[in-house]
Amino acid sequence: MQETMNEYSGLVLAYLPSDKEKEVQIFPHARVDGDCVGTAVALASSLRKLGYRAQVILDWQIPPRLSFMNVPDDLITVVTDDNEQEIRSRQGLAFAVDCSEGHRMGKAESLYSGAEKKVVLDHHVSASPEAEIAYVDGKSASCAELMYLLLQTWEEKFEQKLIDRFEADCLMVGIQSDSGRFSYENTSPSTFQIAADLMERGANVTDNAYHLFDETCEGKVRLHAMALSNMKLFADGKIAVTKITKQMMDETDAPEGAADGIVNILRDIDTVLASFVIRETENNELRVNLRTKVGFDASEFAQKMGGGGHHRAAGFSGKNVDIDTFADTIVAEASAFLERT
Ligand SMILES: [Mn+2]
Repeated sequence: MQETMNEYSGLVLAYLPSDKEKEVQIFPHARVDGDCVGTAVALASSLRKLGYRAQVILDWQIPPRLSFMNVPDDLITVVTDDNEQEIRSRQGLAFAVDCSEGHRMGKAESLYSGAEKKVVLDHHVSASPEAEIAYVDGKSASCAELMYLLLQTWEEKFEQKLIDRFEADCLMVGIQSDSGRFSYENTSPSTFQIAADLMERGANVTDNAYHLFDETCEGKVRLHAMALSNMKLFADGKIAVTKITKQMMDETDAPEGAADGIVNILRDIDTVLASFVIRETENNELRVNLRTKVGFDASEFAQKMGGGGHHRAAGFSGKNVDIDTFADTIVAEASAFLERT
């Protein structure tokens, strides 16, 4: 049975490295987003205030679209073939945030999975935690909300402020990202209560919203135009699909992450219950983003396809298959899924 946040908080504290030379290493998922970065960074920074060594271990650099978060370099270590052993030697505890399993961490997987002591904090309904101590709340809109609750218990226990302006802003980025600026179904009264306190502590909602949702560039606008005009509808308009090839990325000179948001536009078509954006990646994989409305469980469908996520937003990948064939498979599977549910 899942313990309460208070119990979890105590268990985590007791599990932190007693040898203060050892490091708490915090692992977000690969293909980072505002929630996993915000949560990880707020934890690392708070642990340092409590006198622990803490580092966020990333599979790749923080992408330019999140550079507005101004995460200090010394909080982050990016895993390479050269430094993996050295990172392992500093390890006192591995702490997964916004994901529950090593295989979600890209190149950081073996550093997490091989750790002696593991803790998870997550809000993915499809999670099956790979850790001795785990707190997973699938109802929480963001992992940042859970991190806020955890840090609040520590603030009370140590009578020390941990969430200052920087940490508050990081957590707010997580909440705004994963709640779709307080508009997705997962947004709860608690989301607003936490956000209100973070705002009082100095979080900047307006700048975050611009950088997370509105800021764009020419290449991205051109890519969106192309992807939207190629969109196809199936199953009486209930399923929308578009493909983004590497050639389209090149032609439009679209930056990394430029395809973000297209899947939401397709979902918002009045007849659509499930939208899919299928994208060719640099390493010749296919990456599928899925958004749905009530009547189509994105998490269940994505798991069926070997991926995972939330009820309304999920993803999965395709390997060794061309994009057209994979699109046909997805349409057939999604149509059958609709018939059944
Ligand atoms: Mn999240």
